[in-house]
Amino acid sequence: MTRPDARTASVRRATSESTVELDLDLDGTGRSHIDTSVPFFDHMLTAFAKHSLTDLTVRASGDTDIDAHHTVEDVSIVLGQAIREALGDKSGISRYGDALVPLDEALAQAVVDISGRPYLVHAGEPAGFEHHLIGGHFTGSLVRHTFEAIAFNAGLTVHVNVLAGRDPHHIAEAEYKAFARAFRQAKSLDPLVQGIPSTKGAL
Ligand SMILES: [Mn+2]
Repeated sequence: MTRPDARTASVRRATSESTVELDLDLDGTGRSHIDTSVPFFDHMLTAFAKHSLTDLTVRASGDTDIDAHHTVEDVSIVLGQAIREALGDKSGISRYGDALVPLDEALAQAVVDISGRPYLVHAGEPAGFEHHLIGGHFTGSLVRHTFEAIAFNAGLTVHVNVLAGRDPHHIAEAEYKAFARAFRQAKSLDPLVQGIPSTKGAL
């Protein structure tokens, strides 16, 4: 049964490049069923769900015979759209979140403001990271691209800084986990917040 105030969304998107079906519950426990046909991205979305306490189901297919790019981009767009829809009018949320997450030698910082104003500031990946093929199929440049798509479609201000790291898999994973932890805090319901946490009265 659907909760009356459920912060959930289901988004379907089909183009000539991909088909994406995504269901999300912001007040979940981090359970996920992810099959985007891009294995490393499945690994990252599973980590995002787990560490943001978002229940997430994603089924996607696309022209990965050309490149994983379109499918990864389109799943990220749909994830952003679903987040925006599930947040509703943003009453009672903490709004801001920040996190510092290590993965062995890698260290990433993320700050999220559920602002309604899309903005991404992304820095610190080591030179050449964007050209690395993680797992042989996931281009390092896609990490920033996914944060752009999520931030712009969800209406989030997102800062991600890589503070340390050598292994591309570790760096990418630390970035997604830091984003997840910051988002978890920002979307959380704060019992002290009355209504929408903005002096403008809208986010
Ligand atoms: Mn890993």
